[in-house]
Amino acid sequence: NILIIGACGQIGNELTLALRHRYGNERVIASDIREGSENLMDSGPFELLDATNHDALEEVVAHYEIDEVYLMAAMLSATAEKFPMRAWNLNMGSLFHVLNLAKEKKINKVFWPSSIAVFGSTTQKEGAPQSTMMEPNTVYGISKLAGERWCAYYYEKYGVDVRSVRYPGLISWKTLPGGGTTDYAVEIYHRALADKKYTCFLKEDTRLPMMFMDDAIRATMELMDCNPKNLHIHSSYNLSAMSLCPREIASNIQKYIRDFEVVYRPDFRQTIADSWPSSIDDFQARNDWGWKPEFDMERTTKEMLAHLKNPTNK
Ligand code: VAH
Repeated sequence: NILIIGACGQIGNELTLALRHRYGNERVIASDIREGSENLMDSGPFELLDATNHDALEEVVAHYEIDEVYLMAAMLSATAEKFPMRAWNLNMGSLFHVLNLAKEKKINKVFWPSSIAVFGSTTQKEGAPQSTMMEPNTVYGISKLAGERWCAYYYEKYGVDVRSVRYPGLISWKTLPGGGTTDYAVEIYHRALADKKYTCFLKEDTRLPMMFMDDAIRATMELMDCNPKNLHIHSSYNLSAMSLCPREIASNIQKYIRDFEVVYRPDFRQTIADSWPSSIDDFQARNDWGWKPEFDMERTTKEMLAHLKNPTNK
């Protein structure tokens, strides 16, 4: 059976629904520190679980005969700057608990998300390579870089089958993101529909790697399905789809909502965004498991406006 930790989060919610659709509701156990959307709660087993509580996690793994864990719980970049030690403890403590369960053969496969936040301002801005200079100066980026190194260590030393991708900023409509620097790319669609005005917390020309959630979920499942002998990266795979800035998204929305206005008021998140690359080279993912994105900005905007206007299955 499969356990999703952090199932109420922006990725966790959609990953849970996609895995339930694929493997059957009863085989995919959702867990989080708090209850989630009706769709999530009504479609299969749910456990309240603090990802930093080793014994509680071990109990859920044993009770539900879990053999695969998707660890999606983390404190994201903006919030982590406000609570550095809480972020470090959550992001790292939960990872060690899951890696050690795998080392003890209590589970046999792990997915753990990394992020483009592992790159820093000394990384090349365009086409950040799979293996390169990585000097993140955010708590979140430091925790993700350290986490990647531990994943590679547990693979090399203990043969743990842990797989990971460096997600770009994710654009989705089912679940709001929480505390990220790329959250503007979700908020902007909500505000465009709600009152045709948005105050963006990043400068209009802040270009960042972005991806529509359907692509991110598919990439995750493709990586987890892949024959392990094809996988050459055991830290975390670069993953790329689009490279967008607020001004581009705003003008794309204005094609559908003519009088939509955006004002730009950069805040502390601008410094975080400026430390990240504008685009990513994901050659290794394309080479190892045939990764190919399907959503560009046009298609993303159409999906977002259509679903946010008439939320079918929230
Ligand atoms: C954040 N959405 O903004 C996350 C992500 C690349 C950004 O890691 O913190």
